[in-house]
Amino acid sequence: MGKFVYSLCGMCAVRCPVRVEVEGGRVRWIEGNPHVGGMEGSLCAKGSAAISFEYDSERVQTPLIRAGARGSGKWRKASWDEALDYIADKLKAVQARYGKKAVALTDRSGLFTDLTKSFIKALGSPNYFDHDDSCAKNVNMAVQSLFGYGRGETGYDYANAKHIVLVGRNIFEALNVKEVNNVLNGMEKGAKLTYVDVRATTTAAKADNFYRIRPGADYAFLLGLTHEIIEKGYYDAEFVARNCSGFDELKEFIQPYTPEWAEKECEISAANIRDLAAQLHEAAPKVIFHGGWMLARYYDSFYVSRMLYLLNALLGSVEIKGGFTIAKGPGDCGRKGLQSLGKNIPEPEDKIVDAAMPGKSMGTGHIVNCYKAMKTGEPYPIRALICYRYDVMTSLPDPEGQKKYLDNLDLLVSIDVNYSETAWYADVILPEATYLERSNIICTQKGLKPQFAIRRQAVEPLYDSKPGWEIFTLLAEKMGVGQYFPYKSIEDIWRVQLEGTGVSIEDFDAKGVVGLSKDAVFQERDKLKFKTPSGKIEFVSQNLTKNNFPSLKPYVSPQKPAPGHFRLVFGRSPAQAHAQSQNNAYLNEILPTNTLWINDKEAVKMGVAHGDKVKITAPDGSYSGVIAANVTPFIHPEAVFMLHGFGSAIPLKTRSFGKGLSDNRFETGLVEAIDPVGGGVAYLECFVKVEKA
Ligand SMILES: Nc1nc2c(c(=O)[nH]1)N[C@H]1C(S)=C(S)[C@@H](COP(=O)(O)OP(=O)(O)OC[C@H]3O[C@@H](n4cnc5c(=O)[nH]c(N)nc54)[C@H](O)[C@@H]3O)O[C@H]1N2
Ligand SMILES: Nc1nc2c(c(=O)[nH]1)N[C@H]1C(S)=C(S)[C@@H](COP(=O)(O)OP(=O)(O)OC[C@H]3O[C@@H](n4cnc5c(=O)[nH]c(N)nc54)[C@H](O)[C@@H]3O)O[C@H]1N2
Ligand code: SF4
Ligand SMILES: [Mo]
Repeated sequence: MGKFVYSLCGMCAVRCPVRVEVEGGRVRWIEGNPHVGGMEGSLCAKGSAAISFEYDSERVQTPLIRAGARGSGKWRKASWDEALDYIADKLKAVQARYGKKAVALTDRSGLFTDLTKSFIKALGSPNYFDHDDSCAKNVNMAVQSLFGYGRGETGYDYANAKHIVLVGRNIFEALNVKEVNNVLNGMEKGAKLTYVDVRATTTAAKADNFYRIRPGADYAFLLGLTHEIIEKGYYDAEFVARNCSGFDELKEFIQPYTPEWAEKECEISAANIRDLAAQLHEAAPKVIFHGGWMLARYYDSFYVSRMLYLLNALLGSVEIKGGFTIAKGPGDCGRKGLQSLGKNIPEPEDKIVDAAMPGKSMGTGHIVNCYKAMKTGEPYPIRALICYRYDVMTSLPDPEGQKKYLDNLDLLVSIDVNYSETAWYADVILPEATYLERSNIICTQKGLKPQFAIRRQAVEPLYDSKPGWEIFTLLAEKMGVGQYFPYKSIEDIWRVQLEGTGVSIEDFDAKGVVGLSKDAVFQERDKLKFKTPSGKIEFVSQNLTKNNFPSLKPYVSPQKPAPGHFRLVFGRSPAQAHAQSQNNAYLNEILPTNTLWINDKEAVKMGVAHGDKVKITAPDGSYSGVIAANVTPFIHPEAVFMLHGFGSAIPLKTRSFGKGLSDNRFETGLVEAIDPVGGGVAYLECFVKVEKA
């Protein structure tokens, strides 16, 4: 047996707690951290494939500086010193000419952002953007408008639920190991599962009720369901009276939206809607409506998500065992939180770029506004972009269209472990050490039982890479702001973070996590307080009203595709993470390419049989591609579906290069398409032409 190192998996952004076994300096085995509830040894396919990624020569091995035109794939190797000097010189020139604010950084939100936020703050720029506009921003804004808490400050107690409703939340494929285990535990104890999707997924196969819905019509379904719950008096009147504001307005608003009306829009029968309402009534308050995740990518997704959260409140399933919960942090357990690395760094003088944009959506930090500023120079120019853990060119729509924005940059840097599409288009690539080769800053995992968690280096870096903390420390030094990053080792950082918390670095040795509460922490039921302006759950939100957005928006029917056209829907496979793992030797073997799901009756009309090649053309005709058809009755006739992340254009990734098609390339003209209220990217407002190839 080798030695055990506790870490947080880095093969997708969920960052599950893991235990790594190391023998003779090599990783021998990785498993879910046995000391963490919900993990208990389990790991997903991608997590296990970390081993093949670690020993893969097709990852970035050394700093690279562009030696040809952007995207030409011509690189020269550079030392770290040379690459960092190159970046610092360009950043200084940009800041001298356009101001400190002209440098922006994009990041993956989640557990480790204190480092990156502190870094960009040290450079004097307010322009920090996380990935969430391309993910769950609408959901985040929706839950805030009702409860005042962000998405990450809430959770679900699946293991104790009696009925779990997932609308476009494909929980068994777009997975998070703990969540999957908790849902399965709940189901073993008798919880029912209702699933709504435009296609039948693995989650549909495990569900008690599966409803196939017309693409983009979820709001109609939820309005019909709410109508039935209110009309039949299935809601928790006492909970609503005590904790919610705006119920009278909701009652009035919902009047026209009967289940019969909803059926015509969403194609889920009125009988099914009524039956579901009755089932939920029976299970309440131990009912969970998941607020949606990537479902949130239509023009009205903010309101879909808002209605999902609102239903939790109507049924009284808030902050209760088996329901929707508020995640607790150190403060809720009478403990002190981690100290921020940015605590002593002065706030930038300027406002973030989207603060000054007219007609903006809720919140700030929307990447689309950063893009607009790159292109127009308004309200001020953004001329340098550092992409860290966020591959904008595959995660935002239309990579060719994006070049019109990115080409205005004087500097594009990618810090990655992979040759991502953004890295390939960058001026400099800095290779970060893999998660197995590095330690990260300590993080807080909020929840009913909050904890601090650590990612510790398991093995020495195989190539000339560096951990993120060191990259940002060295760059800060070269930018002349080294006083804010005085760290010589990760332990220096950990000590600053842990100051005053009563926790020491050694406390992580035994389990990799330090629990902050033995028992689940709930607010007292009769003294619930939320972070909204009124302290109540606001069915009519003061913040929305202040920003001239309605709280209860009348329904608008989604667009129907023209003949021969389909709405392009995408999603996840349990064996791949976005576009980052298709070249992984193990995962590529499991799933080397994607196909196009198409409804069997539609296929017959086009003379397409299962396995035939079909040609897909982007909305503006500028791009097309050929792929095999997966002809199936299990998808709505208005939609076609492909897995996200395939169709790599990077020749150095020999296993995934040119395999399958990339959904993003078909999303032409959508770079600035967003949900007007939540600000999330409206990827699914994309209609492609499909014909037999
Ligand atoms: N068309 C379409 N677009 C989508 C989606 C879709 O399904 N279809 N999905 C959307 C969603 S939900 C999201 S969250 C985004 C995801 O978009 P991203 O956040 O861009 O995707 P990730 O796969 O998380 O990884 C981002 C980059 O981080 C790199 N990376 C991985 N590990 C490390 C590491 O340890 N260090 C460093 N420095 N880099 C690392 C990866 O190689 C990758 O290039 O895409 C969105 N865009
Ligand atoms: N294996 C794996 N797991 C992951 C990830 C990964 O890359 N790989 N990524 C993680 C991330 S960042 C995210 S955001 C989550 C995403 O988690 P999810 O949102 O659950 O996953 P997706 O597969 O993006 O989309 C879910 C489903 O929405 C359906 N859908 C499309 N249009 C509609 C509609 O109009 N109505 C309804 N009801 N359904 C519709 C699609 O058919 C798809 O099956 O997954 C996370 N987990
Ligand atoms: S879901 Fe899988 S890949 Fe993602 S962090 Fe957890 S184990 Fe790793
Ligand atoms: Mo996401």
